Amino acid sequence: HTQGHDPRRGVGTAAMNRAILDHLHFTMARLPALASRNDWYMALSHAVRDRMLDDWLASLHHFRNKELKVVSYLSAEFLLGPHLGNNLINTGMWDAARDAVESLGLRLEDLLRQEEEPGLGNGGLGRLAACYLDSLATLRIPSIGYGIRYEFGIFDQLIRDGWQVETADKWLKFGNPWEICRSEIAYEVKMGGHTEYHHDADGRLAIVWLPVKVIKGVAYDTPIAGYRSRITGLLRLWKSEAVESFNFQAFNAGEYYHAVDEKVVSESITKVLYPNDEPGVGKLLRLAQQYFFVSCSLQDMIRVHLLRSPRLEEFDQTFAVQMNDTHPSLAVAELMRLLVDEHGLGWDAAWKVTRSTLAYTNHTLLPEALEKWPLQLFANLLPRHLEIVYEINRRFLDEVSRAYPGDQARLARMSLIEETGGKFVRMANLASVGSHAINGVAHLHTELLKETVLADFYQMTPEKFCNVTNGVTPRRWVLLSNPGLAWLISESIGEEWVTAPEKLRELECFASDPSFLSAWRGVKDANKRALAAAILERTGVAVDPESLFDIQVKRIHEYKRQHLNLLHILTLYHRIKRDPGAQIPPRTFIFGGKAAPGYFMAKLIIKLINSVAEVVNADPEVAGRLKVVFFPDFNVTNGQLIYPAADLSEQISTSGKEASGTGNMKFSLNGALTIGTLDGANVEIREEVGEENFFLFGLNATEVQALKKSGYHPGRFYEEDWELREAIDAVRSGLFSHGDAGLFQPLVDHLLYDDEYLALADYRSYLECQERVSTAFRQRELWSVKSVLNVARMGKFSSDRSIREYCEKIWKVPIRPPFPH
Ligand code: 26M
Repeated sequence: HTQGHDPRRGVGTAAMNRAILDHLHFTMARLPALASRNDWYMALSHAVRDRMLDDWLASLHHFRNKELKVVSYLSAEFLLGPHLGNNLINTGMWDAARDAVESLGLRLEDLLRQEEEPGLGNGGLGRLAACYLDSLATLRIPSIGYGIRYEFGIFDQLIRDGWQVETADKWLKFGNPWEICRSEIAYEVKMGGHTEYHHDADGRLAIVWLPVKVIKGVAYDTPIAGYRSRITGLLRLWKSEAVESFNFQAFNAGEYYHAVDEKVVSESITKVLYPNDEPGVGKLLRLAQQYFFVSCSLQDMIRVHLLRSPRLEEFDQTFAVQMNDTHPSLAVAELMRLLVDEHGLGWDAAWKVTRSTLAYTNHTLLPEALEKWPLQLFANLLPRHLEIVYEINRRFLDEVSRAYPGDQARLARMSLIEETGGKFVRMANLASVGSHAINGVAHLHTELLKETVLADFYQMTPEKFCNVTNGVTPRRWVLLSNPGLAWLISESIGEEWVTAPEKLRELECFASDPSFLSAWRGVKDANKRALAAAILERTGVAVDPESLFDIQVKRIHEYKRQHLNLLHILTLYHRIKRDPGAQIPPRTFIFGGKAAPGYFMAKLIIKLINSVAEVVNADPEVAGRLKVVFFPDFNVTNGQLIYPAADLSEQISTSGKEASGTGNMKFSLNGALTIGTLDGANVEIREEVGEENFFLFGLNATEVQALKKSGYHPGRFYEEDWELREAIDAVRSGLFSHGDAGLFQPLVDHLLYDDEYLALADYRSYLECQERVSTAFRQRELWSVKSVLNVARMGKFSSDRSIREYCEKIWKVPIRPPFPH
């Protein structure tokens, strides 16, 4: 199909040039002379999309093959980031597109910047799902990502007077050229009401759910190009709409406006993405969102299965369904309902197929983050599902009591229903009981899961548990975001590393080649200059690209300890003021990240970062030595600029709290060295890159537990360490709040009297470690060697490796050899 003369298929520069003009005319209806940058972006994107369709349609057709099992990745979040650049890289059309765009007097760079990224996720969990789609397509594994087409993704962050201000993410406002609305792929989703039991003609019991509301879910499909794999995967996101025929009565009664109200409520289901770390907000709507997308997705899978085989007992041979955290865990009850109530399977057959189809990934150990729904809320929205949950629970608790006779406490802990102080449905328990596999996302995380939150489940069914350490895609996170580094690597060891990152090890022998090291430094320096320019443009702060770029970008959360980073900055500030001759290499501290809108302490941390920045950056006594910057609106687009420019990656969460982290991988894969605790995947990164190439500090998870158990008194650390006291007192004094000593009081009090995340306990160790960083950075040659060795040894953290492990351990899907290029 790739005839050069076909305006929708030719991939040469001339063909692309014609295709862009063609779309400008026929799709955008614009004359070149009057076209806006967005018109050109749209025209180019349509031209690129056209060229993805042959592979996409062939892939979707191929997935119908009865012999293949399809991976279905259920996730409430997909944090994709911009499509255009990634699609150009993965399809190999970059050069042709760039040349075609230039032949039209434009710059590809400018058109790439025009795209509003689909920010349909909060952070790590959503971005992981996006990396996994890239790897699934690259590894030619038949797969569908199912999720929600939020009209508004994660809010845009503005900084006003140092505070975070949220604005709506209107990502669809100029149209989305990457999605295709499949109006005919739509399902009805029931909500509310009650259930009734009837006996049908044969005397069989039939259960009828009479809802108060029916909503329609419409499929919007986006192609996901694999890297040069000729396979294009599918992301299917559901949008809620009013059911046409519903409430027809209202029209007859002339209650037109009432009927329109109804439509507004139906469409509100997929309006907005909720922040994951804001307990209590949007409860009912969130549960409705979760049920809505799970129901649409399972109905869709059943439809596809029935095209292959009438036997729903064999559903697990058509699909392997992965639940990304507990957000899709209603799938357990919904699949049972569809099989039993709608398709007439017996309970036991339905349960067998449900369990062997579903698997559950846990992404957090934080107890407050484990989802549980108030029973009444659940009952009101999903009356039939509550009955199903009760029946699953009854049978499950029978098993538990047979395995542990008389152990009432265990029964209470393992029950799907929490009954101590208010009743709740426990979604992690539901997901665990309804799955054949349960995995954590880093070795340490999985071990802690087995010892803590899911200990009872581990003891009863240890064979269900396994670890799959997270990974990130080297296509977006190196090739696309750091072309200079990618080019240097490929020049040295060839291009195979892109899909075979273990090949990066061949870089090790270049670590002793001075000319290679200086080229390596050159790439980093250019990336730092690019980031410095963006910082100047967006914050007005001029930073020195020669200084050490010390970066912490991630969601703002106390467990991630951005405030520990601040305590280090304050101490350096005081040291330089006290001793202007102090040997401290110039540093630029860069922060970025969003705080959940209702998370007061996180927002106060942002304010403190900006307040410290204001004072430090204006102080002539530290000029040229310390700079502090808060880079607003950290998202995938900005991440692509930031990760490649880092010298030092801050991964400083309290040990045992960060399930894995994935930013840690992006930094190291781009040649940053890490300062970090033994937490999440840091442990494995350190093992891979070598302890001499990783700056380790702080208590480990066991020591954290022990300290908490023995009674932790943060005030003692404050009393006994005068530099810590000096840093905290400065915050307390009003120095950073124009004399308003009360502004940061809640933060200071939290640290002194509670300090749940042990920032004060780790302060001294962190400071000493930062001194080792400073010493190492002065020996630039040695630093560069460590940087090269980091990249050379990071192959394990490609999401391709993670996906192969899911295939083997959980999905039982065959792995094919790399696509021959
Ligand atoms: C909820 C309420 C209050 C405070 C926190 C939460 C909360 C925290 C984390 C809710 C959900 C959370 O987890 C979801 C998540 O994004 N987890 C991240 O998943 C990534 C991919 O596996 C990991 O790399 C991150 O370590 C993990 O935090």
